[in-house]
Amino acid sequence: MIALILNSGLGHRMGVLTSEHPKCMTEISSKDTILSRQLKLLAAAGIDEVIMTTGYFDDVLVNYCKSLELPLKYTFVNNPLYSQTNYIYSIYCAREYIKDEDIIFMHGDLVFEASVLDDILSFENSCMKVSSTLPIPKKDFKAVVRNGRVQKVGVEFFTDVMEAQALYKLKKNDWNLWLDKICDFCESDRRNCYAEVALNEITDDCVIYAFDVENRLCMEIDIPEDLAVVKTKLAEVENRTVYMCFSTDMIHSGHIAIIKKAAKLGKLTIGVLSDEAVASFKRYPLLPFEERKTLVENINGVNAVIEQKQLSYAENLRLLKPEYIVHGDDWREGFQKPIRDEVTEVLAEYGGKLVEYPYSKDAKYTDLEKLSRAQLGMPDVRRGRLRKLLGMKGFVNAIEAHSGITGLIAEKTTVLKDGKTYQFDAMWVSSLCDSTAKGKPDIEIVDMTSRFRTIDDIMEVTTKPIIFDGDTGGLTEHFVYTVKSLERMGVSMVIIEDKTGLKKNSLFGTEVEQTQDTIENFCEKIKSGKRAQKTKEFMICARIESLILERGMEGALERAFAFSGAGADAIMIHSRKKDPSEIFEFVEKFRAQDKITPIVVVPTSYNSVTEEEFKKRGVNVVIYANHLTRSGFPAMQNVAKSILTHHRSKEADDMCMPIKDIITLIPEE
Ligand code: SPV
Ligand code: MG
Repeated sequence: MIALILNSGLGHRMGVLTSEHPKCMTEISSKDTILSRQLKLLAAAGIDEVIMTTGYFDDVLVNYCKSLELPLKYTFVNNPLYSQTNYIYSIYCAREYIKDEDIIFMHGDLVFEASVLDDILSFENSCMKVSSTLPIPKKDFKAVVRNGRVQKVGVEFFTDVMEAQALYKLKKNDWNLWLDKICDFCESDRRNCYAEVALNEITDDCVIYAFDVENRLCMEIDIPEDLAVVKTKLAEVENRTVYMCFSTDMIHSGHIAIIKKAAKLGKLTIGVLSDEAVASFKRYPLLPFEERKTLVENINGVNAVIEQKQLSYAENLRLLKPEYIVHGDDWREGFQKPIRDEVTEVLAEYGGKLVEYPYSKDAKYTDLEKLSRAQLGMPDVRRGRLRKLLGMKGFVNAIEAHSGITGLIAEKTTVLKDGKTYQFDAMWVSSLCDSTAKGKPDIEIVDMTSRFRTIDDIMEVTTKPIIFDGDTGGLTEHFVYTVKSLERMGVSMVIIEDKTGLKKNSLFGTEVEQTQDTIENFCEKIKSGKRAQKTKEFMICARIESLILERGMEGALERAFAFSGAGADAIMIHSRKKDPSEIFEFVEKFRAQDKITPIVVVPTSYNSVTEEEFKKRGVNVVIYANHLTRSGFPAMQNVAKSILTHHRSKEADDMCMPIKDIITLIPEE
């Protein structure tokens, strides 16, 4: 791509301002002339060759260009008849340098902002700058635009027109057609018209699209009043504010490209999403907020970085009121759409504008994201994430998983509500559900090898932290091996309950014979487990069965303090009452003495309490311990019954997921 700039004219209407040099050398700011700005922008946009037609003050112009020392190769073409011909003839003079080229073509008195040039350059087809928002000029250029295409250009048209400027990007084929016509004109002595008169004869074949820059700066300077307007607009452009939000922890060339574009619109502030917000919609960030912030701060073009605490932009937009929001166009669909809708609403409140660029679908970037996801699934990265989440959010929820498919549900289920995205933070590998899936009772009959196999199935297809239901932990001598194995696999926490002998599910309560372990024995088990683990990240949680076994609050609290004293990283308090008051009482009394040790609850029976309320009361982990099993089981049973009842499966079809959905449920790697 080469640039063609027409500078043969003088610009008589500028008066004394052009008495010593051509119009393009008029100063528009303390650091730039019209021309120096054009050339700098061209060079910054990656253009390295400029063909410039000259006329008046030819040598002043040539020397001036050289003095700018820009990385541009110039070819100056003098129009010897500059005082008697129009620019159609200047183009004709330059024909041998510009034929068979893709070109960016502009008049030398045009001032435009960087983003205008960039957008025109990246437009797929030949195009001309128009504006749908500027008033239609009486005497200046207008483009007749139909179906997005430029049909005619000139001052004399008034129907279906838009304000237009002589800033074109022309693909070789279209440009050759126009250039041939220009040559025809000049060779038949029609040298005093606009080059567009030649264009108007061939617009059926020469396809030029109207590129609408709306009210971004792109205007020519004809008279001193235009100069004053340009100066004011340039100052506005420089002070304009732009906002983008970033969640990424790996910066690639796609991000740099969009930042570069955004920075050309004005002063760019980047909102870096908090760790919590990233984890809620995407995946746990590999780099924490502070590191991601530093990364972004050091990118060229970034003026300021602030935290964006939520996926919703509303808070930061109302605070900063940026003129522009920049985003990839991928958020027009899918889970980000409501966020985009809210952005457009907030922008409308103060007249801001949304600018969307095509989202880069480069396979390289999707591969990188896959790689990061895979990293999150690695044992060393996954293991510590529960502790990190607790540190970051103070509160974590987990749902039961007992197979690869339930693991995927726990991993991928997302709900968007009130501009926020909700996901589960972790998975609970329940002994009840693992046993049930194998058709066995929950009495520690499914051995550890089999339980580990379940963990492995889940781990293979997910990345979220795993909390393992370790039942009683078995004999202390066995438990230390379990701890080592779980830790090595990348499990984040094991919960063991203070019972011995034949363990039965807690939800039987006192209906079955259950033996609670002594405080001493259980403390010894915890200590041995803590000694056995190799990393600081793995957590052992002590589960207290006193309320289940109706042994009273005091006993429960005594155990809780003893177990945390023995090194337990968290305390789980269990209850099977519908009324949550004994849980609340325990939490309040425990928190009165211990503000730090995480408290875990399993609200299967007292299920009316919201996570918000648990959090307020000082609970840190809520486990939905059996809900996928309990919901899946009746659904399967109903279908089985329906088939038996009707001797065919037609009636059960509506109860089943469509085949197409089931085969696409699991994405191929
Ligand atoms: C499990 O899910 O296996 C549990 C929790 O241990 S509960 O069933 O409530 O005892
Ligand atoms: Mg259990």
